[in-house]
Amino acid sequence: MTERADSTTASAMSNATSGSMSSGTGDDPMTVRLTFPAVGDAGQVPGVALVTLDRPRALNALDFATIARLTDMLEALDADPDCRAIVITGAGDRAFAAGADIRELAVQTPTSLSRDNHFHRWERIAKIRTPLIAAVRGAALGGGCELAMTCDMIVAADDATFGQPEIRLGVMPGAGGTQRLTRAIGKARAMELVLTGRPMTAPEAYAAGLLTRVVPGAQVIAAALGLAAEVAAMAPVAVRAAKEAVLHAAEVSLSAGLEFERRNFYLLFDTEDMHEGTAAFLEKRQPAWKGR
Ligand code: CO8
Repeated sequence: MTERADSTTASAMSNATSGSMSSGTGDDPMTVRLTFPAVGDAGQVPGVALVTLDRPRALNALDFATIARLTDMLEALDADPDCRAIVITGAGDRAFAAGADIRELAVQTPTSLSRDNHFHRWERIAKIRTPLIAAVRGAALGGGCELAMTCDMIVAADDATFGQPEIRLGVMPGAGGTQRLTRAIGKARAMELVLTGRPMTAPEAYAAGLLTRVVPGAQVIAAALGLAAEVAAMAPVAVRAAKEAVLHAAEVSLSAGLEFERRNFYLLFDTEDMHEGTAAFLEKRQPAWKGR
């Protein structure tokens, strides 16, 4: 299961399975674990990877080393043609991630932040072409909420909480919170959450449009893996092209977005999978995707 050793995922695998290194505090073990293929209730989930943030003593807070490892792991998975969807979750039921590691943040200066530029990794995560699904139990706050929002879909436990509490620390969101939250739920509600730090419950976040699905806590991983499996069963080139086009909607004008969509649509008619998908429909059989 986890120990597959092909060339594209070898580094992610070795990082993930041996996964332990010092955190910013020096005494707190840090891991990001990878299971690929993921294992669900009914066994292995083909094409789906499960990435687990695992720093239970700090509620899976994202120190810089964790973010570096997560980014490297996601990029390795993204380069693996066998990986069709990735679920990111937090170990345990208390937190997806309780934000950036406040102990580590507390000693930063403008110079250290700018020199080390750890935040650029967020852009690298946003560039992952494989669909990303956040499976959230407990707190997704600050950088944890920003990580979930950088994913393409969020499946949440009914007792999960989402928010940007940075203002309560005397700072503000720094990894996309002001932008992605506003685009997801609108200015009026985002402004309140960013300026007061109040967390949202999962039902509130779902009603506001932030979440894809809300399920009982014990079912979060299964629901996220099920959703990922559905995506992983689709034609891979079309999935990436469609994800790219949906993300474009947040970046460009309607006319530019429509133009982009149309171009991707036309390009897909050059894929074997397009011919297979249409033929399978007409022949009343399941398609067998080739990923090209
Ligand atoms: N960083 C470091 N440690 C944390 C963090 C954190 N973000 N959150 C919790 N912990 C630690 C606590 O210090 C505590 O450790 P200890 O047992 O050693 O005292 C342990 O986790 C358990 O926490 P609590 O006792 O507080 O648990 P509760 O169940 O009472 O409360 C909460 C859970 C509500 C999640 C609470 O822990 C909390 O409010 N945490 C902080 C949330 C927060 O403010 N997050 C924003 C951080 S700033 C940020 O994310 C900026 C992002 C910028 C981008 C990042 C790019 C790298």
